[in-house]
Amino acid sequence: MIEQKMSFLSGVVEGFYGRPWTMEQRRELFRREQKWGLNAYLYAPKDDLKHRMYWRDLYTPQEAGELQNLIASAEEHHVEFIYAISPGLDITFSNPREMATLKRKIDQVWEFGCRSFAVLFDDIESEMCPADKDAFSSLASAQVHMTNELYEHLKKPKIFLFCPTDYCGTFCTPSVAQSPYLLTVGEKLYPEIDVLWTGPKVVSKVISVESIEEVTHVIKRAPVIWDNIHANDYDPQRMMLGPFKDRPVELIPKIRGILTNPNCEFELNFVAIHTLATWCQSYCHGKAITGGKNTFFKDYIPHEALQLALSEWLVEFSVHDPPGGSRSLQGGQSKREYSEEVPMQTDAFYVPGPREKFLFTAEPLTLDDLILLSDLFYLPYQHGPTALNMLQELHWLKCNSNPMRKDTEWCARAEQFDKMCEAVVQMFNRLSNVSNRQILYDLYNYICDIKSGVTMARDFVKTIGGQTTLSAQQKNDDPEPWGFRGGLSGEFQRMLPNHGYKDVFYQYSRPTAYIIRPYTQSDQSAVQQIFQEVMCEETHGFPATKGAMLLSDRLACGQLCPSPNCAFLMEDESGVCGYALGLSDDKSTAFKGQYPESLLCDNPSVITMQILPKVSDLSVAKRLIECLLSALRTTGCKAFFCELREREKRMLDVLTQMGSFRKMTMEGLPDDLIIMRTAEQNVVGVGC
Ligand code: 14T
Repeated sequence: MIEQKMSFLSGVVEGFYGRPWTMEQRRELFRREQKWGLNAYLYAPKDDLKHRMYWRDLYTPQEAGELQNLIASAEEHHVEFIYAISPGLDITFSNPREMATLKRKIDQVWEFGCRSFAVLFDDIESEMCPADKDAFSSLASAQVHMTNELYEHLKKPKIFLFCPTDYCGTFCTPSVAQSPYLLTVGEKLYPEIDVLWTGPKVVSKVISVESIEEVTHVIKRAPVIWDNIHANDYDPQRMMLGPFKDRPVELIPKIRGILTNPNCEFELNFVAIHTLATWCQSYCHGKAITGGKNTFFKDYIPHEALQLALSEWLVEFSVHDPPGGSRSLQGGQSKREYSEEVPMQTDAFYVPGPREKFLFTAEPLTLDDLILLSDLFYLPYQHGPTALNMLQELHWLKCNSNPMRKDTEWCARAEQFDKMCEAVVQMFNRLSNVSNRQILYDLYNYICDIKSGVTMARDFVKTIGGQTTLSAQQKNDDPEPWGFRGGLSGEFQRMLPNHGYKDVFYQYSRPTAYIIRPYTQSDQSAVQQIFQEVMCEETHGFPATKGAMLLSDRLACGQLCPSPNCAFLMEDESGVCGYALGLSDDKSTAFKGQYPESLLCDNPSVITMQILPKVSDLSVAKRLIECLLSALRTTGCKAFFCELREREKRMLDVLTQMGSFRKMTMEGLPDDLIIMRTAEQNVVGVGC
């Protein structure tokens, strides 16, 4: 039992920034860990002053008592309590008094009964002070020297962890494999000391077996994963309620352990920890079932692990007076008093008369509510299915909101969208009435936020659908504060392109210069290459729509030549990256047979364009099209149309944003083909 416990560490690291958990919450954590088969807890709250900022200070007698109790309760639940210290903010490695101070502090925690320790050097300056530069060849060797000495001082504890400053792939220069920092750790850190690693990134989307093999090779030991997949300390609008995922179970035999650093709010971590436990068991189970050494895994299916976690979590919501009080009580009230104080009706037997209002009744929370909640607050890089669907539907409703064509499809989808919004509001209402107020309070900010976001989207759809006359409040140009959410930070975000950090860096850190130039015959193969690349990316490959070759395909493949002076290319520093081709020849029989008269009235010119996926700035694509349109106009063309496959989202966006193109509906077209055309007076309404 002991041996197994030591062989694979699994559990939780309280390692986030912000309000640390209470002792009661930690005790509740140990109960859950034991119940779910997890075995370790790393104590590393960034804002416990004596863990990091004032790491030299000893705990007061009262704090000592509390920690001692906590350590004892971890032991009762067979959870390994690992005390971490983070001296990196201001330690001078070369000063012997600093080492003595560190030992004294750790000795104090040893006295509390703790036998496992960690030294963390994450999120600190990587520049050494002059005194240390004289004494050590590098930061890594200073840290390793100190860590090794502490390890020996403690008589080589069974569990001793080290968190490097370069604790993930992106922090390593020039790369994981060639990081001088990690190579020093690998060479000099005693082999019995384990190394923490967050994966390719601080918050890793995926942790692959290969990436772990790579770091293992450099640090010369299997790492303990510190997983930030469920951490939410970096964004006050997010909580992570999705399942542990994108870490293959094949990792388990390749790592020394895994600790999740989850949401700051204790009660929001049921799913995070439960699904991690399921993941860990998928390995052990395989072994237990066959008894053999060669068979390993039971399938881990994130979606199923989530369902299991949510159905157990649902039970927690109806707990009135939760055992152990992970839900810490205020003002020294006893649990009993607390429970008696919950909803007090002044007249418990009030029965409304026939013409009076119904009594308010709280509907119970359902599993579907929790599935929806988890979908709305899923994972750092992924929304849950319903959230994704809502976003897609809102996008579609917005893009197809031409007042001329509120057809039955638009109305049906708007109604469906409204229903999804209503489900969110109902979920909010049912959550507000749960007995377990501690869970509710931890959820509160997030569910208010999503309710308000969804309500705004819902009102917007109603407005564009012409269903509502705006209220005085909506028309007011001096709205309530919830009409301009997010405070100053929100204002900053709205000023940035696309409201986001990613796009700012992606588009603007290395400004790309684009050239738009006329197409010549010798550019044909470049055009064809772009066409093929985009088709592979966006439509998952050629063949053309429902087997039919479009005019656009023929133009791009060279079967049809664009009209003279009616074709343009876009280039960046590495060559051609986009094209726009036009066919002004309205007498061409090529498309007469293929499309109905309703499209061809006005003899519209066909245009086609593509840009490589690497071109993220869609305004350049707009420019390219504008060049083509004005060239076509000089040849006398007045109307234009364009064939797009449904999956060509980017071109669809560009044309939609240009404002002059409208989607046409026509009988007999393949259902994944979209025709956009400019609206001339005599075509408005055709097929719309
Ligand atoms: F110790 C490390 F493994 C680690 O993950 N450190 C912190 C951790 O305390 C925090 O909870 C987590 C998630 O925000 O990420 C690390 O902190 C960072 C690091 C960054 F580079 C937070 C923001 C950053 F930009």
